[in-house]
Amino acid sequence: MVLVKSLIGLFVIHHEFVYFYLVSEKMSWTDARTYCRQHHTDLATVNEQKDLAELLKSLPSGFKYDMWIGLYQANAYSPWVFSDGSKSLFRPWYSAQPNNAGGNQFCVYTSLSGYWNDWDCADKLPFVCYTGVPHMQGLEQRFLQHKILPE
Ligand SMILES: [Ca+2]
Repeated sequence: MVLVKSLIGLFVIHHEFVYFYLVSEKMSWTDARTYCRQHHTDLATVNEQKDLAELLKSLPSGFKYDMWIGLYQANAYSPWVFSDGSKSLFRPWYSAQPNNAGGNQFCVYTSLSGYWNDWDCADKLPFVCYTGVPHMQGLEQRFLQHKILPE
């Protein structure tokens, strides 16, 4: 299987560099997390509005899907948390969300508009992984351009 994976930007988050990768292959949230943990660090944690805006702005032209991110809850009574354990409380929900429609919406996608919705984890969506890069050594400019990386 060939995944089209786009490096969609380099971000500075909490004093560390982070690469976000868009994986266009649609997967369930759980499979997406497994993929991200195998190939990167985890599903994406998005800490603040400017990072979200930069991520969305950097998507490949023509891309038009909702995307899984790392936010989820273990059950309807659990707090929303990021897969990597981030303490971030950034939650730009759509109005009237999260609504746990149908009683099984425990995972979160971001829309292209930057608003988030709780959604059925079994649904298959493209997703965003991240890789933490603690030491950059001056490579940042080279990676700020979009790249398509064959798997
Ligand atoms: Ca919902």
